[in-house]
Amino acid sequence: MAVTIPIILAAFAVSRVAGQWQCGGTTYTPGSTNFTTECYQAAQNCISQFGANASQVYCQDAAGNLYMQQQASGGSNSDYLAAFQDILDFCLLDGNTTGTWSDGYDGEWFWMAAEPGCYSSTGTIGTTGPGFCVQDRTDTVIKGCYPQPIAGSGPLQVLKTAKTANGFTSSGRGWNSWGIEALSSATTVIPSWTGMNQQSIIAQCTVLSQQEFKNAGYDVCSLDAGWAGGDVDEYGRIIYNSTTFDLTQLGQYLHGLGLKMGVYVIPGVPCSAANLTIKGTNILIGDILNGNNNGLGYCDWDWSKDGVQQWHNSLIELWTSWGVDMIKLDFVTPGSPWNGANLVCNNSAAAEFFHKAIENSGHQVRLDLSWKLCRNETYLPIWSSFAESMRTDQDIDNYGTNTFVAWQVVQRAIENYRQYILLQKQRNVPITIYPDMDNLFVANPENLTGVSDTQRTTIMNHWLGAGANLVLGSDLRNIDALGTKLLTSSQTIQAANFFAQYPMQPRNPGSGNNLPKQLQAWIAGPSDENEAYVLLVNYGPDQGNGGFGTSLNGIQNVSISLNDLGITGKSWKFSDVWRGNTTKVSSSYTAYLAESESQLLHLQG
Ligand SMILES: *[C@@H]1O[C@H](CO)[C@@H](O)[C@H](O)[C@H]1NC(C)=O
Ligand SMILES: *[C@@H]1O[C@H](CO)[C@@H](O)[C@H](O)[C@H]1NC(C)=O
Ligand SMILES: *[C@@H]1O[C@H](CO)[C@@H](O)[C@H](O)[C@H]1NC(C)=O
Ligand SMILES: *[C@@H]1O[C@H](CO)[C@@H](O)[C@H](O)[C@H]1NC(C)=O
Ligand SMILES: *[C@@H]1O[C@H](CO)[C@@H](O)[C@H](O)[C@H]1NC(C)=O
Ligand SMILES: *[C@@H]1O[C@H](CO)[C@@H](O)[C@H](O)[C@H]1NC(C)=O
Ligand SMILES: *[C@@H]1O[C@H](CO)[C@@H](O)[C@H](O)[C@H]1NC(C)=O
Ligand SMILES: *[C@@H]1O[C@H](CO)[C@@H](O)[C@H](O)[C@H]1NC(C)=O
Ligand SMILES: *[C@@H]1O[C@H](CO)[C@@H](O)[C@H](O)[C@H]1NC(C)=O
Ligand SMILES: CC(=O)N[C@H]1CO[C@H](CO)[C@@H](O)[C@@H]1O
Repeated sequence: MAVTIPIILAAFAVSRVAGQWQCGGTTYTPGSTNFTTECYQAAQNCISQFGANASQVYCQDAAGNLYMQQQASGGSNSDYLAAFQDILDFCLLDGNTTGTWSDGYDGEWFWMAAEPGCYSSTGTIGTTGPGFCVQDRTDTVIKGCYPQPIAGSGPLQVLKTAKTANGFTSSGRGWNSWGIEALSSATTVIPSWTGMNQQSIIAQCTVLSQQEFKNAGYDVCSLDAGWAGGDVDEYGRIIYNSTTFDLTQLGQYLHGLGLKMGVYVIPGVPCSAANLTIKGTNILIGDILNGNNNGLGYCDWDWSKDGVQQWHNSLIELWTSWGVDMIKLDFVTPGSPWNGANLVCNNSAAAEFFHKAIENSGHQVRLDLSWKLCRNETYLPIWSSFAESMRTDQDIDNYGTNTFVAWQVVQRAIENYRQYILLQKQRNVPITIYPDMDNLFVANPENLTGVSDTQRTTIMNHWLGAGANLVLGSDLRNIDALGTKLLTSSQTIQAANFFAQYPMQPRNPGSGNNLPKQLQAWIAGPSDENEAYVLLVNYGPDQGNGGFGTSLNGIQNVSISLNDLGITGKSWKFSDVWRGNTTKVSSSYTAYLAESESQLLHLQG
């Protein structure tokens, strides 16, 4: 169906496109007048005509009150519905008399203009805009969502993780397709987005069935955007694109190898399902929507209506019958800034409806929420009670290139984790959700990963230390020796299991403070068994988003005292996790670290 294209656009929109309506004409105070039924019906009539004929350029009413125009691109006007709805909702019914719409990407363009004859006190349509709040597409800092944690030092408050909403005791481990999909033209890997199909997924995920990966618990094979296209079944449930996938078969294949299957979805329902009836009910999908078409081909639920939960239940029933074990729920708000879509300001209910549906299914399914979710005191508790993991930053991909990641963005991801974990700490309750720092890119050599071997090690140390999802985005067919070691060694497994219970928190060298620093120390634990991990890092000069803002060049002395770490009172055995050597420490320890180098230490007291 025609809704595939918007979804693909959305995926790429993440980095650069901000499709948007733009209002103009004359202005009036919303609510001071009404829109006439005649003009409203004329608009609906023209929308139908444009929908039926992509070549039609103009449309107007007989009275000469309402004018509309569309410009298709390459014969396609696929955005027409979202575009005209946006212009109506956000311009013509919201204080302006004209509006244009373009997503800045596919060349399609739309225009509407209302003459004074459309506005009158005898009109029946109110002019106060849509009945829901839509998040500004270019809003990178959603109001109040990313508060700075309280600065401080003081005694160490050990952080501990408890069981997640759906009953998990560690973060997800496996592989996800987006890293490869986001490469600009990956001729040497699977060929980028267009290569997303059953065979390419099997080629990657079969690697996870090798013993060393199994032993380390990497079992999820997760399909990102693109597996579903936009098709729905007779009950309006999201199904796979049968040209490229057969998820029943894939599920069987993966489960046969002892692996699990993950899929990607966004809140809402494909708009094309409006006339279908929800399984086991006589409720029409179109009757329980809230009127917002998010521009990605999905319409938003009215969460208060009967039927919404039943739809989610039926969806999970279908997906688990294929063998789905993990769901990445993207475009969740508040959050998902710079999103290229008309996201309603609060679709957090999606997390709850998916969670309930998972619970009702009786299956153990992981729910991962994405992206850069609002992490203030209103929303951290919500995510924590419905999902296994939540994204803490925007996409980490090195968009527009043929490498996976850049150091600058890694610095940003780490700074976001620092803020996230300190906000969790302030809540002073057991943490029931794992951070998702986005795909882990350490498996491949520098020429594909995009960062040096030193940096790959530092990335691994941070993803481990955060207890973050260890979901690889790499090309699993080209793992080098360092990749294998970082991902599958016994030290990795031991550390990952520890951090899954005790996530790390910052304690600055020299002060024990938690502020961002180029020379940073982190501690996880100590556990009741007097086990802990310490990570010492020199991030190198701040490349813009590191949060610390300094530029010390070259090798640095990173000196940490037990007092800084908050673990005085006994001496500790410090073992370098990757080198294996050990030192007994009773007051302080110094590491000499090059730019972007880190040292992961296992402590026993
Ligand atoms: C579609 O619109 C074009 C341009 O107005 C017109 O030439 C064509 O006849 C229309 N096609 C149909 C099937 O109405
Ligand atoms: C708009 O229409 C409603 C319902 O007919 C009416 O109650 C209201 O007074 C009108 N508003 C204006 C500003 O004319
Ligand atoms: C959290 O952010 C949301 C969305 O901007 C806002 O509505 C809410 O008031 C904020 N809560 C707090 C405690 O700041
Ligand atoms: C299914 O995938 C094929 C091949 O990539 C694509 O051409 C087609 O548009 C997709 N169909 C849907 C409904 O997304
Ligand atoms: C639903 O049915 C109505 C009436 O037949 C039709 O106008 C509309 O286009 C249909 N909507 C969808 C999404 O198929
Ligand atoms: C956001 O939606 C959730 C779920 O419906 C609701 O519990 C919460 O109160 C809403 N938050 C705000 C700030 O409106
Ligand atoms: C990347 O580097 C590896 C060795 O580190 C080498 O085997 C491979 O051919 C290189 N690939 C490219 C595309 O240069
Ligand atoms: C490392 O730096 C600290 C703080 O500047 C200093 O006290 C310590 O002597 C240095 N250690 C070494 C071995 O240079
Ligand atoms: C391990 O050996 C290196 C190189 O000699 C040294 O710099 C480091 O401090 C040692 N680490 C531990 C934990 O003993
Ligand atoms: C809702 C909206 O976009 N309103 C706009 C109407 O037009 C004026 C002037 O062009 C803008 O300032 C408003 O933002």
